[in-house]
Amino acid sequence: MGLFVPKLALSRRQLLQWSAISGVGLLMGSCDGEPLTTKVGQVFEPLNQRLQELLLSQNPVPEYSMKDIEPDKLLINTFDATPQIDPAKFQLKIDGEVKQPLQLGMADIQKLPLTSMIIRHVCVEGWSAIVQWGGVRLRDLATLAQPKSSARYVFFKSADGYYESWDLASAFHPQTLMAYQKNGQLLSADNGAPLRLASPIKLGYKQSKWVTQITFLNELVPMKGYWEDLGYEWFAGI
Ligand SMILES: Nc1nc2c(c(=O)[nH]1)N[C@H]1C(S)=C(S)[C@@H](COP(=O)(O)O)O[C@H]1N2
Ligand SMILES: [Mo]
Repeated sequence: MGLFVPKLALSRRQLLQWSAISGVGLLMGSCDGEPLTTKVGQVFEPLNQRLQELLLSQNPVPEYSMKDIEPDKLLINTFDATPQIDPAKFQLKIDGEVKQPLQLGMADIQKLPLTSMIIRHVCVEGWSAIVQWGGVRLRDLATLAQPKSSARYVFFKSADGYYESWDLASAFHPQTLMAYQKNGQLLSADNGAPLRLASPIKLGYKQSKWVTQITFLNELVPMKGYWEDLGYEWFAGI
């Protein structure tokens, strides 16, 4: 299997410190006693440079304030039925072009730094809603798995059969989250619990609910996305 479940023993402060050292939010566990700083320099140099270039071009999208939230405007939009997922048993798998394939439970994920944002969700079906999302930056989650420099795309598999693929720059945007909170509360099943994508830079159909697997790819596969494969645009930026 080769799957490795990291012990997220680092404190929140330590995680933030390591993120600052790497300059691009990279964080990782040391499994062989070698100091993390050494590893950051040796192993991650090529990816660091590429990510730094990516991040330089990434300006945060302006956010809204609490009073702007539109709780009734976010319509449930699901192509099939809401899957039943037991959050206690849920495991997110991260694999593909990574040095460290891994699986994380919700307890592990919730130990990572929490980011909150108030953004507009835009559905191509002609509605939008200002929503607060809380969760972990996909960038932070992904770097636990140590993406290889060959990683160019990210493929998201969902429990309802939905699937999506994103370019790496959009996936590592600071406001691209794997969210587990909506409007100050734990995410509901209909909105994608336990874990969904949320980002102000992509249309609603890119924002997969019930994500169970995140796979790094060096090229796009014929399955680009549920709606894309039916004719919708792939990049789908806002
Ligand atoms: N797994 C999954 N994710 C999905 C969808 C879906 O049908 N299945 N619909 C997408 C579309 S078109 C939109 S607009 C948003 C809607 O999110 P909401 O139901 O939480 O409002 O989820 C997106 N993510
Ligand atoms: Mo949508």
